[in-house]
Amino acid sequence: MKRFTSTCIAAGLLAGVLGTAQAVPVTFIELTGAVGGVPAGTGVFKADLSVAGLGNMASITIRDSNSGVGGAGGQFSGFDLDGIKLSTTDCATAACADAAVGLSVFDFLAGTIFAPGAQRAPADPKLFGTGPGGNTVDDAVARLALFDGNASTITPDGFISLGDGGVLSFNLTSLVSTAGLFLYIGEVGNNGEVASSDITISDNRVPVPSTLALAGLALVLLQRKRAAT
Ligand SMILES: [Ca+2]
Ligand SMILES: [Ca+2]
Ligand SMILES: [Ca+2]
Repeated sequence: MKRFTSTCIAAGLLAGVLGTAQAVPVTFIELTGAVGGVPAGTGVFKADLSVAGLGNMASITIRDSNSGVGGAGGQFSGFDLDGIKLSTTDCATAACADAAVGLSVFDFLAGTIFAPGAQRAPADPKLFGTGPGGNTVDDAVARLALFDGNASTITPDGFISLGDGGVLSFNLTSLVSTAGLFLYIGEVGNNGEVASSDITISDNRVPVPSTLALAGLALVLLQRKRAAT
């Protein structure tokens, strides 16, 4: 019984981490107008998730297009994410998306997994809006619940720069039906940096690095157990 239980736990953990992820790309359209702080200029993009072919989603992953063009270099390289929102309100303008009521399913403190992209020269110690190691979100700076980014290299505020090819995932706090749901993201400056063709939604949570390590350990233990019997 003990062996059965430990095997089940290991297998279950592996299935949860490595299992049947269904990730689908989504298509964005740019809304009219802009929002943001000073000097404003955050462009807002909308995706209709009800046509994405995924019933329920557990996570959203945003990837910088890695085109290496647009915007500024150094700590501001890549897509500058001002805010992200899920809402049942269908907006045509950036102002509407800014004002729309969003679902409370994001955890910007513990529910983000960030793999920073490359900086264009001259490089800074870390990308803007990231934590001390440069590989986490500093939401005290980014404030991803708000489209409030200052599109300035002198007084920047309110966003995180992903870097060229950077990847930022959001594990939602609960499964969310995509029926009638819209995803809004803001790009500070709206200056040619895009992620629109590289965003996926998934019915699996994105494993954090420590979870992957735990899954690897579970696999090793499972194999040893099998080898010993
Ligand atoms: Ca940028
Ligand atoms: Ca913000
Ligand atoms: Ca930008």
